[in-house]
Amino acid sequence: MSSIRLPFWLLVFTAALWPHAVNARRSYDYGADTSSILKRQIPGIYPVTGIPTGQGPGGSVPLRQEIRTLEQDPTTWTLYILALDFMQYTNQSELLSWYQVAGIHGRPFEPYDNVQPTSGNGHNGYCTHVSILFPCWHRPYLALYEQVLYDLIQNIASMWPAGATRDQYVAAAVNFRIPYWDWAAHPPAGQSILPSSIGGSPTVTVDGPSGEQLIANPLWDYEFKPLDISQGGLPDAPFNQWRTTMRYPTTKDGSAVSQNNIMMQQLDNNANSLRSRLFNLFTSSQSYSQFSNEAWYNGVDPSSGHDSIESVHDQIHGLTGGGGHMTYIEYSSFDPIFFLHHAMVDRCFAMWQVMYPQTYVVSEPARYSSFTNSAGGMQTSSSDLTPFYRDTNGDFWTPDSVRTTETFGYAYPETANAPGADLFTQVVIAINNLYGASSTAQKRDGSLGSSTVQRREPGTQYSEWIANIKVEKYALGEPFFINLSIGDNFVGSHFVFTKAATSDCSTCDPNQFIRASIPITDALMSETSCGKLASMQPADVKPFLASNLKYTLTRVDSQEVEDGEVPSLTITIVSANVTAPVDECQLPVWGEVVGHLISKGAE
Ligand SMILES: *[C@@H]1O[C@H](CO)[C@@H](O)[C@H](O)[C@H]1NC(C)=O
Ligand SMILES: *[C@@H]1O[C@H](CO)[C@@H](O)[C@H](O)[C@H]1NC(C)=O
Ligand SMILES: *[C@@H]1O[C@H](CO)[C@@H](O)[C@H](O)[C@H]1NC(C)=O
Ligand SMILES: [Cu+2]
Repeated sequence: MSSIRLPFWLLVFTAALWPHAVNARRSYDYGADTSSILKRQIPGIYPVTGIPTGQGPGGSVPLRQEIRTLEQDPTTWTLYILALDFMQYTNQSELLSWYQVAGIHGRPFEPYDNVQPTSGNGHNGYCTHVSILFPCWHRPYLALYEQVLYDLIQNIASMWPAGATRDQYVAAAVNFRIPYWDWAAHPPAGQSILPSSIGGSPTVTVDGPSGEQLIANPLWDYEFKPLDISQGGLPDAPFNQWRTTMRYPTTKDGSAVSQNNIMMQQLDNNANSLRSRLFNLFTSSQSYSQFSNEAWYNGVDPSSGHDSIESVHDQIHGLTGGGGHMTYIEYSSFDPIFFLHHAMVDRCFAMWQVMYPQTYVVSEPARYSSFTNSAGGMQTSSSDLTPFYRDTNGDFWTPDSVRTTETFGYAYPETANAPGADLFTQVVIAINNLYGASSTAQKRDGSLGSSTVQRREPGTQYSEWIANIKVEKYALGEPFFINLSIGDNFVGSHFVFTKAATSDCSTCDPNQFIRASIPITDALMSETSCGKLASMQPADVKPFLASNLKYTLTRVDSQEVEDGEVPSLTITIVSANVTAPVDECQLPVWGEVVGHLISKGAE
């Protein structure tokens, strides 16, 4: 467990010369005509079927692995990189090209597979945000993406010359499932939360059917081919300037390059906060309505958790975008990191479903319009998840029909349903070990949790402190960060994820509130250890926070927002006595959540 393993990327990736513009980008040359691959053979409906082949451990369906784990399997990794490359270089007019599949989510606001917009909604993507459908809609979306890569991989594996090597690739191909990127677990010792395969180099050497070649790294960015700046493409600045997807772009013109090194720092700065946030979400959020999406509505029950998987997901969009594509709802999915991130979101959903199997979609009105839904229209467990066809009759997937991942032929390591498996315990152990702070938790590198050990002894009570945020999503008509600090120490932040200011948001309800939480327990613990705070009890913490907790609002371009510009913002400090689990098979038990301080205004 604790031995140091040479990371596989050292063997695969060329020396990192970033930030560095990529001239002479190239795709893998198979030395053969591959133009018929990914062309849809039969016109008509293209259903999302899931993948019927392969076998996972102990007879479960095949697993979506964490990206660093997948990388340890050079055969499957090579197929994955080649398939991404192929999809990205497929003509943008093809239904199964990167451009078209990514384009379902937001821009270019064109019908996919001929699924037309409903009246007045043509200036939206299909994706459903701040919606009871949020985790459900993204499930068949990822299944479509996975299916396209899977089909490509079967073709690619068969291109090796006949023999043992080809047999090995063909055998690996049937088990292929897309990886997820765990942005919350401790990374391997000495490494960043951001895997080098994603942000380490703009090029990659891949040993494919025609030998070793240096190609553009398909996890680094996507190059538009060509960049369509017409009304039916990406007409608004700066997206009409950027020929590739951007992360922390240096400029807003065509000379921009990505700064993955800044993205890495930002993710690492926020890693502890994300980990606690996910742990709190998993252990305290018990109702699907509250877990699934960030909408604030009358009747939100603070004792069932104030955060949501969508809110946590928003923070990753902010941290990976830095003003580039991931920062904006309607451009984000072109960046290859989008699908790695959303596979993680789907995994969190699947793990949460194992713990709380009884609760699911209830009818709620849509808060915002999408390509086929109007704001205010009812969304239910039998709503169509457009444009994802279930069969060639024209039926769509619905929340009821996407409730388990096995429907699409995959599971995650924690949800692998082998005969005899105790799924609940399997998931709880993973949550404690990967995201928990109790002393039973082991980090991924095998070491025990360090500074956190003393205060969360098994079976004892500790005080969990949280800042609950309530704010209008379109308060600024553009995305922004809400940051908390104690004195000069950064405590955590939340990113309010919106469309770009240039987008038509005439139907975006400016008064729709969203929810999010920032854990502050760790920050308070540090204050007690250096003597500035006497105890974690409310009698000490309340006056301490009243004079030391500050918040700032920052726009994506780092400009600070003046106090008073977001009058809808409320930050409520709450605490609960939590009993740490006695062992890794139990969840912590949350006591009553008590409110203490409100930043301003009133709930
Ligand atoms: C993509 O296909 C379209 C339609 O067949 C064709 O007009 C266009 O030239 C192709 N684009 C590229 C870059 O090959
Ligand atoms: C707020 O946090 C975000 C994300 O961590 C960061 O990019 C931004 O610079 C911070 N703003 C301030 C004023 O510190
Ligand atoms: C936790 O328990 C203590 C003592 O039983 C009590 O004083 C406090 O108000 C409780 N609530 C917490 C964290 O905040
Ligand atoms: Cu997203």
